Amino acid sequence: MAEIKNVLVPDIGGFKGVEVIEVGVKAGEQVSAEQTLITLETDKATMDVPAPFDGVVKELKIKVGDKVSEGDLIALVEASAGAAPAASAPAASAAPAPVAAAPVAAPAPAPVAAPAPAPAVASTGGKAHASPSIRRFARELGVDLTRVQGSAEKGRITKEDVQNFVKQSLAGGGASNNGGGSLPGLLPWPEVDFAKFGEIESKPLSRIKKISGANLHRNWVMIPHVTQFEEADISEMEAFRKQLNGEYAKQGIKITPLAFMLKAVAVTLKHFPDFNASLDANGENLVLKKYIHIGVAVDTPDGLMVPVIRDVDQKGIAQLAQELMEVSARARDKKITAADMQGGCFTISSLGGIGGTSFTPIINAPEVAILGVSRSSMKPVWKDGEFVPRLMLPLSLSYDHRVIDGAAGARFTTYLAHVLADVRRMAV
Ligand code: CAO
Repeated sequence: MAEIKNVLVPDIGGFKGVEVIEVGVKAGEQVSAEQTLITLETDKATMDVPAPFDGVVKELKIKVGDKVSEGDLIALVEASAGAAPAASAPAASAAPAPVAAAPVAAPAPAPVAAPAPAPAVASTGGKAHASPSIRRFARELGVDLTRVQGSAEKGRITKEDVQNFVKQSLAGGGASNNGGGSLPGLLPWPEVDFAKFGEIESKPLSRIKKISGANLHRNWVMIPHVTQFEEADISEMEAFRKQLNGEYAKQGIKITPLAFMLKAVAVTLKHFPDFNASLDANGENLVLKKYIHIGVAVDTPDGLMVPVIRDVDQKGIAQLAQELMEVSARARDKKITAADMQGGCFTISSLGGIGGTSFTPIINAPEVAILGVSRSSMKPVWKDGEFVPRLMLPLSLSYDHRVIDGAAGARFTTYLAHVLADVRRMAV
């Protein structure tokens, strides 16, 4: 037959007359060992008192506001058949002998204001008034309790308050920012009345900007980016490019450094297959692609578009140059279709025609790397005991650090720089 046992206030570090600030169970409720029965608060600390075994609460002998000391009766609990005592509690003894349950924080209760081992975005210290179990719950969800409004007595935060805060955040309320959606634990987006400081004009974002912005935001937040910088000596490549440009001008083909970049990247991807890959949806496998399709970021008046050039490894420089001209013209004329932008394995973002020395491009998920190309310039390079003027091209490779190690990132850019320095390697 099931026994009814007295559950008593355990050793609470010698404190007397400690206030009950929360009763976590009701009469008739099934409880499991370690589940919080009540929460006590001294002026220095709060502590949860867990159930010592599985069972059903028959009668509660305590209510919020009561002052208790070690040995006071909390509840009568009918132990479930074969119920094992909680790991942290002494074994339950038969009724009517008292059964003591050890507090989770015993023997040294943690002070409420002590910094909690919180995730990076959460800070559950400060003045928030909440029990340890609620603090733990908030920490698990990454919620900053100082931003949660407590609905219980004296502004104490309950589990429902934390749940409501999370629901509100996910719905875009409360902690929302201008980008729509929000991350729990971040400060709200600043709302500034700009007109107070001078004349303003409001201009809606284009459809492309809104779509690419949402993608960039997700990729920036979800992918651990590292950017590796390198410089390639393209002096010889440039001479060859100018020669080719002269030859192809009559056919209306303009060969920019980007056509060479496409070819050099394709050769490098063949050498480093992990860069020509994507993580699968559950993040457990790397999907290696046997084709080499490369996206090219094109700046259009309405925003950024990334059409994909297919089978780059199988095409020559002149053909790549022609395709580049064709897709960038179509992108600027708004004639690019969704299909034109699908299937890319890697992206090149070239700002070389504009300027700059380096930048940190954002990876185009689910790809694992992107190459930023900046403007080449003549630089003195130390060679055979003297400085010689060489045309140097700055490269910035951002990669997904979940997939690519730093050493592999540096090997990739070094290899790419070698290929660009000696274009004969493109044929190898
Ligand atoms: N260094 C020096 N000069 C360069 C260069 C480089 N790395 N890259 C291009 N140039 C030169 C070209 O040779 C060309 O010179 P001329 O006019 O004297 O012949 C000039 O700059 C303009 O080139 P371009 O921009 O028209 O052509 P491209 O093939 O280099 O680039 C395209 C095509 C579509 C990629 C480009 O026009 C573009 O839109 N770039 C912006 C991409 C972008 O916005 N990226 C940021 C995305 S956010 O991550």
